[in-house]
Amino acid sequence: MGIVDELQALQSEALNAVGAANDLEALEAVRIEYLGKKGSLTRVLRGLGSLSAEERPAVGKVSNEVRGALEAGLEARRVMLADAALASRLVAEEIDVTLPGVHRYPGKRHVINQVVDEIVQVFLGLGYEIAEGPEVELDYYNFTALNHPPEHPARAATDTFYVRDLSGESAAVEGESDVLLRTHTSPVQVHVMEREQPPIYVLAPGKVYRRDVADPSHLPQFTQIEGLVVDEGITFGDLKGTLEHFVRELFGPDRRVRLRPHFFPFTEPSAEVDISCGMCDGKGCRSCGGEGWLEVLGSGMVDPNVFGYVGIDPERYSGFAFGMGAERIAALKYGVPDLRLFVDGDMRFLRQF
Ligand code: 2NM
Repeated sequence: MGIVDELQALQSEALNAVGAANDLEALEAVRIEYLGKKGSLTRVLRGLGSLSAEERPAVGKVSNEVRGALEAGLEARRVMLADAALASRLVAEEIDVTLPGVHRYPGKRHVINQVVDEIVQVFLGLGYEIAEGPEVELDYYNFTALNHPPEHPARAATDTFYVRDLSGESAAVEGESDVLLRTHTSPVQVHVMEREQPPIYVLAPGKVYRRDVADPSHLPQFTQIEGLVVDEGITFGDLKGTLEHFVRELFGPDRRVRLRPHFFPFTEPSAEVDISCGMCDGKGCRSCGGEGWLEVLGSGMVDPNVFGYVGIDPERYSGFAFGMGAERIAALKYGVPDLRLFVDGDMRFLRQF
């Protein structure tokens, strides 16, 4: 057999081997077998040197063709096997990510603090300052200076948490001490009025305490926000306009405001403030108990007796004050049926806000 025939036989044998290689390792073995340093084709090509000058060009041409065909065949097979290897790896390593993941919730402000912030922003916009004070107070600041007579029922130990029991030694009412957990944030405003002369425009948000059993509409600890304005020429009209502005900022521009006569020890006259029901616009529905109106605030003109306690001249100055419970406002705003939900700490509820 001539060398050309030998080369062509080698080519078809090698290409068969390439076609039979079923993975990249087997294919590499085929490459080494034919094209490696000691490979069959390499050995034939080395033998070219011993050919005569006439034979060499023709044989050289064929051997180049065989090498080219073999390299092309190897490369085509390599690409095919590499694609197949990748495809089978993708199938083998497939991960099912279609199951629901574990959702981790970011922290957020408590809904009551969000509502307090919102209310604070409305009054900061009107030029009010924020005032804070102690949660443990003297009965003088919580009751006496706020024009509560000594026998006022709110002073009873059944309504107010007293901190020290002095067996009536220094207390205004026998059986109660003179130190208590504040029942409203008004004592903060008494401190402000003692300290500063008008004009006074303050908002006092904070925790307050009452000896109530928790039920859908009462909490023994809740968040109150009270406002106080004292200036020359302040009228009931200023109170009404302020509260209308506040209600529309917080609940939306379509709400109407209604004032009903009421009694508070520290204001005269006093009024309870209702807003038109957002569900029925005042017509009466299940959401407002058929009333058409929802109670949101207490308010009134500061009683001159209060000015007497703090040293503000009631002939020169007048003022208005108002107070609301943040939990109640939040319940109305979001349609929450039970105030206890705000303090139970159930994240499934709290996360909604
Ligand atoms: C209310 C209702 C009416 C009030 C009165 C005062 C102060 F300090 F001027 F006497 N502060 N807050 C007030 C008046 C609070 O809450 C229902």
